[in-house]
Amino acid sequence: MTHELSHERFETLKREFDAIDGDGDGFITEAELRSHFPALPPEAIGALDRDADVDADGRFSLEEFIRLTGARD
Ligand SMILES: [Ca+2]
Ligand SMILES: [Ca+2]
Repeated sequence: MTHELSHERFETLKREFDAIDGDGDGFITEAELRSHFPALPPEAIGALDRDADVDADGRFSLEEFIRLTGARD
């Protein structure tokens, strides 16, 4: 289920996702998040995990990433 998102916005988020997804496996792990945002405190990453990891598999899919970041418009 995706909420309304412009194509342009989707492409932007997808590029952002791919940039963070260092090994390109289609999922963002906590380690990838940390290496992409070295300044991010562990608490922030922990909060991200709880809020955004909808299926609780310990990593972010593109859908979860878009739900998290795309909802902030
Ligand atoms: Ca990855
Ligand atoms: Ca997940």
